[in-house]
Amino acid sequence: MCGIVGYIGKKPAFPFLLSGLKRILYRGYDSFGFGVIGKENKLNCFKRPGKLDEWEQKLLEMNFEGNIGIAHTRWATTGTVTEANSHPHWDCHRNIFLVHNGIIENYKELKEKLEKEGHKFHSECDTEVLAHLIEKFFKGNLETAVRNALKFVRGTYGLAIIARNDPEKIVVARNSSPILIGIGENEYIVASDAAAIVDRTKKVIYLDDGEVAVLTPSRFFITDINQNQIEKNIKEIDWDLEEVQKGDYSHFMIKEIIEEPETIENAVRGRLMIEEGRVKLGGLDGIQEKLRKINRIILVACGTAGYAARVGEYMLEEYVGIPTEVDIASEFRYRKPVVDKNTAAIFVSQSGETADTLAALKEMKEKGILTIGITNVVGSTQSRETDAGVYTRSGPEIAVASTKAFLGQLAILSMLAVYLGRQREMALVMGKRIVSELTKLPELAKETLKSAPEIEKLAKKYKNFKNFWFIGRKYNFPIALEGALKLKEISYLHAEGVAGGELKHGPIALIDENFPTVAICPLDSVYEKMISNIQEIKAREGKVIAVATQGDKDIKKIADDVIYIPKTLEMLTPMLSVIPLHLFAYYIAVLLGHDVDKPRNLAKSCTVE
Ligand code: UD2
Ligand code: GLU
Ligand code: MG
Repeated sequence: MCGIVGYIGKKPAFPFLLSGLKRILYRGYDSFGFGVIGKENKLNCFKRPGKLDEWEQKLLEMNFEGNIGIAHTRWATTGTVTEANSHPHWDCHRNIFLVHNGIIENYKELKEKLEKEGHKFHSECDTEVLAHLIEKFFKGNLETAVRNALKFVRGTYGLAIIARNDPEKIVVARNSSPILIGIGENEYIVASDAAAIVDRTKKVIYLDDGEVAVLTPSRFFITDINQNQIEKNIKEIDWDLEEVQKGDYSHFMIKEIIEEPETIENAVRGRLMIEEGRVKLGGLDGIQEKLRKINRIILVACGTAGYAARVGEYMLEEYVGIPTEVDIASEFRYRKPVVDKNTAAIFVSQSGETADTLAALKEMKEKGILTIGITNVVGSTQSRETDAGVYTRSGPEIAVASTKAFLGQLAILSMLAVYLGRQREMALVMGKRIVSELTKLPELAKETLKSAPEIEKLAKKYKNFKNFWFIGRKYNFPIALEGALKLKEISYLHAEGVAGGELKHGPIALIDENFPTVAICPLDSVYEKMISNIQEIKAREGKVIAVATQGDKDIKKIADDVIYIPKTLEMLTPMLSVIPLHLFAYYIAVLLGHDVDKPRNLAKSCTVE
């Protein structure tokens, strides 16, 4: 999820590693590490949790010798943020050293097997299993060992690997996690992100999935995992350093919105069992029997996570049949919650450090209730304090206004509905339908993003309005709340979300030609009701931007503007309908000249009450 840099050539490796890593810190990280092969093939290694700049002076004083090295910034997915869990990882004999981006899905099975064979592990990190697995196959040639080991690995990886006993090379491999090779004069720089190398060379080779590259100071070659030679073209990077500080993007927020499809994919990866119409949530294995007995669910969260929870309520009530309610953490902690031993409380927080949510969690633990976390940050307080939970694996989210993490939370909640539903009355066919639709969702989300240029045009058209309604019903009512919140947070315009049916109970009084409405009205069970609401607004001269399902031509006749999203199951629609709303808020804020990534008065994670 984070960063890799590697260097092999005639010059000292460390300055390349350090400057490369510094240019990709923008992606966010929780730990860093360096490994350089020095004199007599000794390996100099330094890794720590925390910020690189705090250690930079010490690192420079350490005077790392050697012309071959690897470096990493970690964003923990497996195992908490500790020195032992940071990269590089190594094997029993400190021969193989490697850095890894991604997640090894079958690391538990592999680890158990390797431990039985006598391998001694020193961390909880999934990555370590790769070092031992490569060790198992190592007979003097690193790339052969890597290829043989990777045949047993399931999961995602970008990898850079060195070995003291085969020291004149770096082996690089890729599966679903980017890695490229920068080609210099008698030197190669490996990186997970072009930003790390562009000031050194503009010539690159992008590895594709299933490819293994071998780099020596004088040459390189690429094969597949079965050692078939692969010819690759060298590409020219045509951008300059300033442009790539945030990758290709002008703000973190747009980068993170564009990562929304990938976020869904990471959340569901390895967790869907289509044939069985089930999901595998390893984090809930230990409380499986307890979950069978629960008859009430309370979801507790704040802000955007609270809106994900509200979508969750609709999902859980419809597909699990358990009475569910959502509470804002700051309210929940101070009111008298009525719970009994069969209630489960689910806490949703990106950071896992949201003070109000943690306080509510403490209250529930006091009452002896089963507590479950949906959390992005591994090892965060919420993940430690809950009885069990599920990580969203959304990767670091840097923009203060949350976007992709929301998609991760929705994906987990939809899988939770299948998990609990299948424990109860949900039929196999229904399980299959949801699970197979979830596999398609990342693609549909990508398709949704294609309307970005149209949304940018709409932002130009609407940016001078001062007030907006966002309306939706059922699954898309919380999305109306989220769309309004996002606009408020970064554009400082006044926006309110309201349930379509509530309009006539008050809000409609405000509607006139200066108060536009964003109406989320996909073709679902409440479509007609939404159309009636849109008509009520049009009758009062309100402008309407509709978010509608592809193929719905009628909507064009009543709405002023239409943004189309692909069709999916009603319960999953929020993961598509929210994307245009995130884009809309983003483009308006940019046009108004605001500091999109750091909006005034807001903090990324509210760790105080
Ligand atoms: C774990 C590994 C994953 C993969 C898989 C293989 C971790 C973090 N994940 O994923 O990388 O190798 O096993 O089977 O090591 N938890 C809480 N509260 C929270 C969130 C999580 O208690 O808010 C617990 C959860 O109950 C579990 C652990 O943290 O014990 C890991 O959760 P997960 O969702 O990553 O679990 P899983 O099995 O998918
Ligand atoms: N799964 C690995 C870990 O938890 C790699 C994380 C990353 O991509 O930064 O250390
Ligand atoms: Mg309810």
